[in-house]
Amino acid sequence: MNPLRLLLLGAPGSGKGTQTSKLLNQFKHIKSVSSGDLLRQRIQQKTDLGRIASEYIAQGKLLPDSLMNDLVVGELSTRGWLSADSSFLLDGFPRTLEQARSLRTQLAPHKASLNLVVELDVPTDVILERIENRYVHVPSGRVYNLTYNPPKVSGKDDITGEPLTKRPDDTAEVFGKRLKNYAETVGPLKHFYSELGILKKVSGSTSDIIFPQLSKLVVQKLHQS
Ligand code: G5P
Ligand code: MG
Repeated sequence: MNPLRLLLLGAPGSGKGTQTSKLLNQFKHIKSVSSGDLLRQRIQQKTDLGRIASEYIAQGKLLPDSLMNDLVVGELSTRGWLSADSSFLLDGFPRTLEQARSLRTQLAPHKASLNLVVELDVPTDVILERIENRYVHVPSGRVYNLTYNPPKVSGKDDITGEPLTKRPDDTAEVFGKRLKNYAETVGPLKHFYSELGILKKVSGSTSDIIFPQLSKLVVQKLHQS
């Protein structure tokens, strides 16, 4: 089996976190890192980076590229994933051309470059409906929706029983800014990965329609000769 080093690309609310959970459930050897989850954990832990992140996130702005590169590559290194045979999934990073270039430069010496990038293509009106009902468990990054995947006990995480919270950047105003940021940055990013021949796209208005398409791409990559 080949290693899989996958980036999920997609607008805020397109279901990156949701698809990540589904993939980890199906492919037990794959692990994941979400840049947004890392930042929210730093905010909860009240670290220096957490203080910086909360200001950017509250305004719907992207954090500086160098900071994000250090954070995510540092995490990959700490977890021991910088090797040619490791498989991992990235959610939310890279999300600018600069981040993509820098990550590629840093992964290349370890022969651990990304080998699949999948864009989740979900209509914007569908996304807007979902966000009002989103609740998250910050320590794990588990995400719920009151209609699509509600918690078993209202307001509590299914696994730990800890309280769920609303994300401060899920207000209509901030969410609108995040969607705009995505629209502005995704073009060059897609061009970069398309030139490398590793960009794919899956479309649909529900995660259950998207997942089988995504899973098929993953299986193809794992078994490609
Ligand atoms: P994040 O945390 O990376 P975004 O904006 O990229 O945030 P987000 O909002 O986390 O993405 P998602 O993960 O794509 O969205 O979507 P999701 O949470 O899985 O699904 C959304 C909701 O829909 C959930 O409630 C889910 O249950 C529900 N849902 C899923 N499928 C369905 C369905 O089929 N039907 C229904 N009804 N519901 C469904 O980044 C946050 C901030 O951190 C900073 C930035 O400030 C950013 O704004 N940041 C970075 N800054 C710079 N560079 C980076 N690389 C950065 N990464 C993070
Ligand atoms: Mg997410």
